This record gives sequence, C-alpha cells and structure tokens, in this order.
Amino acid sequence: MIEKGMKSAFAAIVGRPSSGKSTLLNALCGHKVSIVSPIPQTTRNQVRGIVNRPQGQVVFLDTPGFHMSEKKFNKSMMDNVTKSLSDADVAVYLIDASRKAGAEEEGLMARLVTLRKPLVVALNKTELKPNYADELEAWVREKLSPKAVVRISALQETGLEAFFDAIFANAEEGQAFYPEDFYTDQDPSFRIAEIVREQAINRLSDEIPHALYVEVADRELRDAPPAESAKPVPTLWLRVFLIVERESQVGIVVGRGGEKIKEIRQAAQKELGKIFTQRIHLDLRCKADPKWRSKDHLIQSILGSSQPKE
Ligand SMILES: Nc1nc2c(ncn2[C@@H]2O[C@H](COP(=O)(O)OP(=O)(O)OP(=O)(O)O)[C@@H](O)[C@H]2O)c(=O)[nH]1
Ligand SMILES: [Mg+2]
Repeated sequence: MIEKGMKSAFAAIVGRPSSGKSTLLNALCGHKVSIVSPIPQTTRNQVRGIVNRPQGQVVFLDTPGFHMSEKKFNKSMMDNVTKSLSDADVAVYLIDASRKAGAEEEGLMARLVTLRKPLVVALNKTELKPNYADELEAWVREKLSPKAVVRISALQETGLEAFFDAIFANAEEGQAFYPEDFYTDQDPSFRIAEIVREQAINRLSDEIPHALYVEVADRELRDAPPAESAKPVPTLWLRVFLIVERESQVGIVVGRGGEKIKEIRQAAQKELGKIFTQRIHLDLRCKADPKWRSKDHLIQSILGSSQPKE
C-alpha cells in the first residue's frame, strides 16, 4: 500500500567525465557509495544510491561520464548511460560550471533533447571562480527546457536542498523500492573491487588508471586465530588482483621494493574497514592480462551489473 503523499523515483545522474556525478551521489546518500578520482572515466557501471527523505525515496543512478569514443570498452560503458536513462523516471544532467561546454556536452545534449522524461539540470562546482553558470544556464534552458536548474557544489554540499526539492517535484506518488535502512544495493565483491580500484587510481598516473581492472578472487569470512586471552576476531579475508594490460605496467603498480602496491593495499584496507564491520585482511597482487579491454567476456563482466546476481 502506498502511504498517502509519499513519492518514489529512480533518478539517473548523467554528465561528462569528471563533472562530479559520483561526488554528488555520495553527498546525497551521506555515504561513500561510488568511487571518486580526479581522473576522467572513473565510474564504469551503473551504481545505485538510495536516499530516504520525509517526502519519500529516491534511487539515484550514478553513470559513467558521457564521452564519444570508438573503442569497444568505452562504447560499452556508454551503454550503461543509455540503460540508466531508460531505467529512470527523472534525469539529472550534471554540468561542471567551471568549464565551458565542449563537444561532449553537445553530444549528451543531443540525447537528452529526445528524452521524454522530466529533466533537472544541476550546475556543479559553482564555488570555483570564475564559473560559467550564467551562460550554461541560459544555454540549457534554451535547448532542453528543463523542469528546473539548480546551482550546487557537490564537494561543499551546498544547494542540495533545492536539488532535492526539484527531484521530488518531478517524482510520482509511489511505494519505496528498498527498505529504509538501505543506502546502496551493490554486490559486496563489486564494492570491494571498486574501493581497491579507487585507492589504486588515486596513486597511479598516465595510462595506468584506464588500463586497470580489479578482480576479487577470494572472499571469506573467518575467525582470526585468537591472540593470547583475546576472543577470536571475525575477519574478512580477501584475495584481490589489480589487473593491468602489460607486463611493464605490473612493475609500475608494484613499485620499487613493492612500496606502491603496499601503499595501495594499506589505503584500501583502511577504506574497506569503514564499510565492513569485520576486520579486513587484504592480500593484494598485480598481474597483466594483455588487451583485456577488447575481450568481450571481460567487458561484459566488468561493465555488467553492480548488483548481486539473482
Ligand atoms: N571544486 C569542486 N570539485 C568537485 C566538485 N564535485 C566534484 N569535484 C571533483 O571533481 C573530480 C571528479 O569527481 P567525480 O565525482 O569522480 O566525477 P564523475 O563525474 O563521477 O567522473 P566520472 O566517473 O569519471 O565520469 C574529483 O576530483 C572531485 O573531487 C565540486 O562541487 N567542486
Ligand atoms: Mg563517477
């Protein structure tokens, strides 16, 4: 039964790479749901974040940054944008207001023009100076006739109340999709792989962040051997691989004397400790899988659903 006046909606957040979609999702949910980095094309999957408010429930869908590319992997990533737009009741177009609109903006706009769904535009990074919010707002109002345009800073968490009001104003009355205590529905292995990937890409540069995927090879809950007179500690044992495209990249990820991979492992272990209640034991290794980005079965498994399999 639908409680009177309660609303619910799926809202897809789309925008070009690095416009701040994942930062916004995390700010809306109040939890780290989606990984963030300064490197474009960080998000590869549809990642769901659930928000419960007095007005009802919104399931936000984070998506990969929209960009034009002929590469197989990138094209499949863009299928996740298309799927999210089709799953959504409301579309959110997030624009980095500290930059002028470019070709990617035009390409995305061409898709949004034909979308028969309510559209809310959020101009992000508005705390930066100078910014192009005024001209971007005039441009989107003319081209897309959005239901609302709001100015926000996902990083500083400003403008979010007006943003929520715009979303709920365009949501229908309906039942919650998830229980109230859920803030995401990600499969635990997906979440672990993403946290490890985030800590790795934030410590690597050049082509490596894009040449990387993460595989959780083993995940087991065990009682760690009790220390003298202490109770056994529930521990999540993880064996995880950082997989790159070339043998020469393995050396870079591992670093001199194994320093780099140790740094990644320690940082990932700390981040995972914030999410899981168990103690984390992370065994992290790196290997190469040449040309993985053009292998269909891998693309499918890496870019497939972030939710548990039925
Ligand atoms: N100054 C400022 N930086 C922001 C803001 N929002 C996000 N950022 C930064 O922008 C960079 C990209 O943020 P993400 O949230 O990863 O961007 P994204 O749109 O999810 O990127 P992709 O997943 O690659 O498409 C990070 O360095 C963020 O800290 C903001 O409101 N102000
Ligand atoms: Mg992202």
